[in-house]
Amino acid sequence: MKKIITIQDISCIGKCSLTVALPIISAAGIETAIIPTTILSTHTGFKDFTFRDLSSDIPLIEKHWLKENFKFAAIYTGYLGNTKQIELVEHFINSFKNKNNFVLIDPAMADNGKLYPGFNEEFVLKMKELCFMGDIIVPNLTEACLLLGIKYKKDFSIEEIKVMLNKLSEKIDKVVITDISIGNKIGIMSYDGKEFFSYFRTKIPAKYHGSGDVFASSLLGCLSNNIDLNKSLKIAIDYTWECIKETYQENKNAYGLNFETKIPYYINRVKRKK
Ligand code: PXL
Repeated sequence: MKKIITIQDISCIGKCSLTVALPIISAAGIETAIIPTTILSTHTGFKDFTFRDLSSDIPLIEKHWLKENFKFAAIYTGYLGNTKQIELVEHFINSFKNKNNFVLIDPAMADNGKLYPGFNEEFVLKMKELCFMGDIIVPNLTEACLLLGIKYKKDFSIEEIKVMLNKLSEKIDKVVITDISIGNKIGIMSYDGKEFFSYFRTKIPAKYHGSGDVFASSLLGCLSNNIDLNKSLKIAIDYTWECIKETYQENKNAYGLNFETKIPYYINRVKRKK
């Protein structure tokens, strides 16, 4: 059985990061090892959340796993709480990256043109350094702007996004920018050094925390099943879109996606590999 490792926080309530990655990647039939980097009472969309930094455990876990000679088919990182954690994750990747696995970095640090609480310019630079260790990165449009040092706006043209993808792919094999709005459509555009790919669905007029995590986790589940990148992107977008639709119909103001009831849909798509 394939095993991947995902390194991100546990938001005890909030439906993001590990509480999303574990069930979704497991549903794809992939053993999901975890390193929780921080325990928060909720995601940072709530006020007064608690924040327990588990950084000091990361090198100890790494050392133990090296001794056990564990191998991972993929390394997937998401939200990291501070620059120290990014450094520790870089060290972990250097220890466990090999020629048979791949590294997926979701530089989860911002949305809607704004950094998440607690992050600053120094954090962005460090996250950029981590992205350069990735084989594939999946920033949303805000994060892509931060990585490139350009001003965020909602309505970049397709041509402008292609320039951004080109620039990011100078240092990274595969780049996927999410949360791109074109008219009444929303979706992703990607570049693998050879071809651009895009996939859009009709926009649902709501945004939910953790949508990027549902997307990245379902993408990783597909890629780990040897589904090619473009098909994986389609499945991940369709699944995320189904979750957003379900959530919107149920509670427009939900704090996270209803990703659970659509898991059978996702499994079905993974099984069909399309
Ligand atoms: O979904 C990204 C994410 C992950 N973890 C925490 C967050 C967020 C987004 O806000 O706050 C703690």
